Amino acid sequence: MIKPDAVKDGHSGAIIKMIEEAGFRIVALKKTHLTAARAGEFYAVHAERPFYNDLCNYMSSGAIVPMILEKENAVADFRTLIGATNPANADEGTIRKLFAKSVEANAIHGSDSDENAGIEGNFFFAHTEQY
Ligand code: DGI
Repeated sequence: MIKPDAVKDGHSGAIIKMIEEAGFRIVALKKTHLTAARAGEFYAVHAERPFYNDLCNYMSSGAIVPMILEKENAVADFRTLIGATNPANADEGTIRKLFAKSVEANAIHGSDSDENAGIEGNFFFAHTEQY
């Protein structure tokens, strides 16, 4: 999911290009937005963290571009492509190093397991939208 800062700054196209050039197939893609409540649902695992409210407000502050991506070893390879959560720690050439502004406005989200990728894909897309 491309996050509000990166969409607002006009980086969606560059990010999608990097994703495709890294060998991911786009199964589903759209531009949409989250209410704070729905952002809270998406990030429910972080509900007890001190940054949760800020995160929900940030994630509902503008348009987002969720995608379902497919590749061998997709979860690990995508984490490598996006870089560390805090862009200060992200490797050169990663999406977060190039486009993230802060640990919160960090340009992009990637699922942390195959199981969560399935759950998160179904959060945004109907089965008929997943080819
Ligand atoms: O999987 P990641 O997005 O790399 O990281 P995560 O699942 O640990 O955290 C989810 C999001 O929550 C992350 O992309 C940005 C936000 N976040 C994580 N740690 C902090 C944070 N936001 C703030 N403000 N401070 C944090 O320490």
